[in-house]
Amino acid sequence: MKCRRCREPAVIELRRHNAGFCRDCFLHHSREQVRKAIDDFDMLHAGDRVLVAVSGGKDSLALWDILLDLGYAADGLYLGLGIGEYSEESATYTRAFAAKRGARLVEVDIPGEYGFDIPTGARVAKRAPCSACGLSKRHLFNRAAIDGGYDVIATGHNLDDEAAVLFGNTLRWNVDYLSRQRPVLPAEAGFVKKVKPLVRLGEREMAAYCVLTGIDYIVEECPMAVGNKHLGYKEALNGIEEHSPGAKAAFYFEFLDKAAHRFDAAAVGEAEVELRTCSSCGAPTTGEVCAFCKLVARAT
Ligand code: Q46
Ligand code: ZN
Repeated sequence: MKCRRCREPAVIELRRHNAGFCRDCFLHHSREQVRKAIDDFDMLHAGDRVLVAVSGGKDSLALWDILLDLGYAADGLYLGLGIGEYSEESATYTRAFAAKRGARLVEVDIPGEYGFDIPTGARVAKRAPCSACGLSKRHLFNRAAIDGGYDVIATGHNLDDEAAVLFGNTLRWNVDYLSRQRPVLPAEAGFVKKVKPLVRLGEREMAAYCVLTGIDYIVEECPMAVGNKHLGYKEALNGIEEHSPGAKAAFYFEFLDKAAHRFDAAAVGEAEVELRTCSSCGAPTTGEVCAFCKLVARAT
């Protein structure tokens, strides 16, 4: 198979695009997909200070790399979750990448700064680990972005991630989640804008990007992900994609185009929730104390 762009031998085939690419043209294609997502969804503007949430995995490191290549002022943010060896290793990969690219890395260590690790915190607070982890990430990403004066938080969710979440939310018709499933969440009172510039690239493309650019990343999944429903949804979608290349992208992008607006709070007749400030940390919340401060109080 030949590269679609330059006719040299291809190193990767992308059935969704019905094309093969050589190394250089594949890297060009990946950057162009990110540029297109940024333009189509109005994610970033020239001069924005971007904080990239990095985990040491392929997606977030590739995203950071591409944003730097595209000329964005992008710093990394690494959250130490205290998940044993997995956290230690992922921190090592993240720091090595930052050093190699000469990029600035902000680090927040949950055990060091808040006195608990995610597995223990989740157990004590009687929450699923990923639920305690997710709420901590949301809170701490936002806090770090505000404290550092960043305009936008970028996360490495790729097309496979977003299609799997959409699949799960559609299976259960979780309308409130469907209303928030966008590649851009605009800034609102107390919340920094959030964007997902990898939505046009799949998991396999991100792994190939890292291999072809020599980015070392942690290959093991987080041990807490075992039994995670999203892994099953991804497998199911991969099965469909196998027989019908492009189905995953159509499912996600046609949703954004034709259906997402139908789930807006106003469209489903929900009143806007009123936000107040957490009496303990000042973060926006619906109650007296925010979910993260409640978790800290129970876990320590
Ligand atoms: S890090 Fe955290 Fe994930 Fe691990 S505990 Fe769950 S949410 S699986 S992306
Ligand atoms: Zn709080």
